Amino acid sequence: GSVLSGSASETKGLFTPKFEDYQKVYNEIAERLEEKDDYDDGSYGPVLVRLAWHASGTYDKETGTGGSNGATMRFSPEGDHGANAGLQAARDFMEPIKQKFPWITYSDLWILGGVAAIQEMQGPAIPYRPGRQDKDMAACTPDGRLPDATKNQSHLRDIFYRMGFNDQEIVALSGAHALGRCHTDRSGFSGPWTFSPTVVTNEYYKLLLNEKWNWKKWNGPKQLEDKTTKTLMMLPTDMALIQDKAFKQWVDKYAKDESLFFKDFSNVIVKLFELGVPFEETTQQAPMVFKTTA
Ligand code: ZEM
Repeated sequence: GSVLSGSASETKGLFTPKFEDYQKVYNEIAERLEEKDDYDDGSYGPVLVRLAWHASGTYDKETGTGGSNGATMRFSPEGDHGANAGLQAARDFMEPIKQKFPWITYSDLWILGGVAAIQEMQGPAIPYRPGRQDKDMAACTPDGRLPDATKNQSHLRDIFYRMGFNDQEIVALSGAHALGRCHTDRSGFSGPWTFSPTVVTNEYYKLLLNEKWNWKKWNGPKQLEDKTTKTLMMLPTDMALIQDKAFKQWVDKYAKDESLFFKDFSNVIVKLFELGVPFEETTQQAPMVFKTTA
């Protein structure tokens, strides 16, 4: 039977959510993004993007395992993987929304959270397709599938080629580091990449190219700080994008042209969010583009 009663979309006891139902979930996420103004830079947007990325970025194209279809980060061991430290904050944010809209799977909800966060933080439209099914803990992915920030370009290629991405796509995805910050009690690293960590921009690429980056002198893991203000950071893997020629040509392009970045970022995020999701072509609606609340 139906999990919802009294919905306009309910027909013959079988609830088939429509665009407007997903838009309601989107709106609920959007309204709550800034509800706790003492959280980080005033928005849950960045950590929701990180949750959607870590749910998706476990995908292995050879075995078809991992990816956003399953939301296996709900369980130990995956939720306790070092790479996922701090994402409890994002999963907790999502829980009351799941309770309010119990018909949506966690795996569709977490990806919708990433979509809503990007759009509400003034990013490009991210077309969305539902259809993910939650899996049980047996589907948890092994540790080590997500990138390690202390490593170099060959590690980035190992990790992202395994998901099926190319060099241009690796650089476009990395522009997400315009958003949010590192936390010493999560990854061990510290600080934001840009001066506007709750707005999607191409500032990450501009700063990579235009600032002088020095090793930060501290007891924490090796990271870089900008020479001018010493308030911004780059990870070793961020610097790899300008040390490697094939990567750097894309950093140059995205630093010069924010609309090119927005177009490529939208395309590559859709690809990331749909890795390993078995959409049924016959029953699948066209991708949904949600209205922003701003
Ligand atoms: Zn991140 N990321 N990431 N990333 N990331 C952090 C934070 C955020 C790497 C990484 O090690 C880290 C992508 C790619 C890569 C976001 C989105 C995306 C942090 C800090 C680290 C250490 C975590 C903390 O301490 O809270 C590495 C090595 C990557 C390889 C290229 C991709 C791709 C992303 C999305 C498309 C976001 C939004 C954050 C900020 C989270 C927050 O809470 O503010």
